[in-house]
Amino acid sequence: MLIDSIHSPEDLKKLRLDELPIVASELRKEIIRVCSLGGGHLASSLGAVELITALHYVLDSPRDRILFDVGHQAYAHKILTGRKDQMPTIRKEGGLSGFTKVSESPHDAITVGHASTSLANALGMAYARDSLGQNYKIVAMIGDGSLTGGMALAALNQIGFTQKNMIIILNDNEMSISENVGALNKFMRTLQVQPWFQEAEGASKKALAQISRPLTEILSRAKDSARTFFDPNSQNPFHAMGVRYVGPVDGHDVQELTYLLERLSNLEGPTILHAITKKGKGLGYAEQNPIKWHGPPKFDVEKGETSASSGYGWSAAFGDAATELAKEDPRVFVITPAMREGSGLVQYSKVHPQRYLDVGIAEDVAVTVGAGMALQGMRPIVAIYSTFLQRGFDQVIHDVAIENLPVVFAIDRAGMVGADGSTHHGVYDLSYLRLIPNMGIGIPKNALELRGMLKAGMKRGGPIAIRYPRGNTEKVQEGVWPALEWGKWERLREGNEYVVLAAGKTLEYAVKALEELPKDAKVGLINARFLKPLDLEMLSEISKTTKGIVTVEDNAAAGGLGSAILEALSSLGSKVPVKILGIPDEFFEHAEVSSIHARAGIDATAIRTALAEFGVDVPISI
Ligand code: HTL
Ligand code: MG
Repeated sequence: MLIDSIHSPEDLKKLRLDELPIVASELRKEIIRVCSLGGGHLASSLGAVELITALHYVLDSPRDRILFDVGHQAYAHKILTGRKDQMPTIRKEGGLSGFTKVSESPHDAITVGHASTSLANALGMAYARDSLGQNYKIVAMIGDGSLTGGMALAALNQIGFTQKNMIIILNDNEMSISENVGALNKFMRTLQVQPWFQEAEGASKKALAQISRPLTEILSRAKDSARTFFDPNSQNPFHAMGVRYVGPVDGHDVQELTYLLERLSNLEGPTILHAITKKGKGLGYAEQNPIKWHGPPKFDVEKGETSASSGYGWSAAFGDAATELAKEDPRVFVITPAMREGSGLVQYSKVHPQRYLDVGIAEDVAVTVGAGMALQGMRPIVAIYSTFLQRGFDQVIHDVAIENLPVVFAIDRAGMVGADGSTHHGVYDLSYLRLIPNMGIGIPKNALELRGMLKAGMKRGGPIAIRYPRGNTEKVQEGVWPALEWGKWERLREGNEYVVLAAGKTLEYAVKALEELPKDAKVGLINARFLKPLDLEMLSEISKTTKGIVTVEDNAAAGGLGSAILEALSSLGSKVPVKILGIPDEFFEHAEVSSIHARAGIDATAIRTALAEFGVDVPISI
């Protein structure tokens, strides 16, 4: 294989132009092989193979900076930059990251995982380059989905204004994880059906032979952009923002892309190259169902079958509950920032299409749209991953909480998420939500409790957050809604000499840790399922007689459950010693969740160790 001899972009440049399609097809095979072994972002990476090959053929990385938005489409980039042999380790403990990561390779220009950051980073780099009097090229590649994010649009606004030299490659496959949304996306579709585009597409192969002519044409069109800057009649929003627009071009014609990039990279000012690609390109079943193959687990390449996921997921538990709630209550409306599948909303979106909204990759917008709905009498549920709600923090305070609006936050993937790594772990939400007045926070132990909390939260009013982890729970029958009082804990094991307080995922660990304790051991276990408000009645009762409390949470120890308990005990004037088991003050890379929990010291072994330190006679090993 040609790619066996490519250990850096320098090696790629030694190949002839007509060998690049072969490289692309080999890269594809390798990406399919690697993803089939251990899962990964297959369809996105397959779609970007030619763009990445052309970029590395033309540019001089790492001197020139190539920025990948999200970084999930960059597998070909990893292979071409000397990481081919490590690819089977991707997303595994100690292995390559599934995204680009500055500390992993000098060729990875940014550390990323969340969408829409590439353009602002590129602008910052352009300022750094120009301030330091340096001269290199900056190329940001962004998907059509990621361009729906406010960060990307606001950066574009600034890039067009400041006219910094850079190329933006819009890798447009008409898909986010699900179908892409938004007016820009709609506009980009209209470009492809314009007669001049279709003609140009047909002519482009012929024109390649005499590249200078059509390129001059393209550029003269582009030059118009300078004139149409601020022209209210401009049809092209990129032109209107001051960014030279070239395209749409075929994002799978690696030779044409090479020609274009060579010429565009020497232009003054910002240029956007709009490349049309196919998500899942080259793998029939992935092309046909890019949603399923966006990020599959390991699979059988021949059969196109993933290893069947078993069990009932937390996401499904939420989706089912929301579907039922919306049937009962016409005010219920579910909002997702581009995570229909991941948040368990496929069924909901079909049953209640009129009360379902995908706002694109715009978490800030999702939160504030919820606020607007609540102000006008609706009962919105913002279904959002813990890690992505970080993007909506100010909106939760400013737009929702100050006026105590009844917005429910259904927070999925709370806690460690595993293979996606440090950018995606949802281990801060308890801390950043607990500090917000009016907020209610629940941590259910199973689907039944999730339903109880949804109902109790709706009844309570005001903003509430219900957080649950990645993984499975027990299925609940339709129509079952347990009564639950918001703010009341549950005692699961009697005993008050020492008491363990845990909730959600860590409650499972606590149950396990206490399983083999002698019956007469006076160690109690509390399901501390409400973090806000705490069950102060129960806590104060416990504090009167207990000799020590252990708190366990899959959240940063700073500011989470343990902190809340300490604060409450301090207000009660209690001097009960507390051992806080939570995520320590460091970032954890990708690995199995259980492995991270062990290293972070929040699993069953850690709980036993803490009890043993208190003097409880308990075997440490599980
Ligand atoms: N919200 C934010 C802020 N960041 C991320 N990464 C997500 C949600 C989740 N997410 C992805 S990949 C992706 C989303 C929504 C779709 C991106 O679409 P795009 O790329 O068109 O940019 P494509 O897949 O090639 O079509 C991940 O978490 C990996
Ligand atoms: Mg896309």
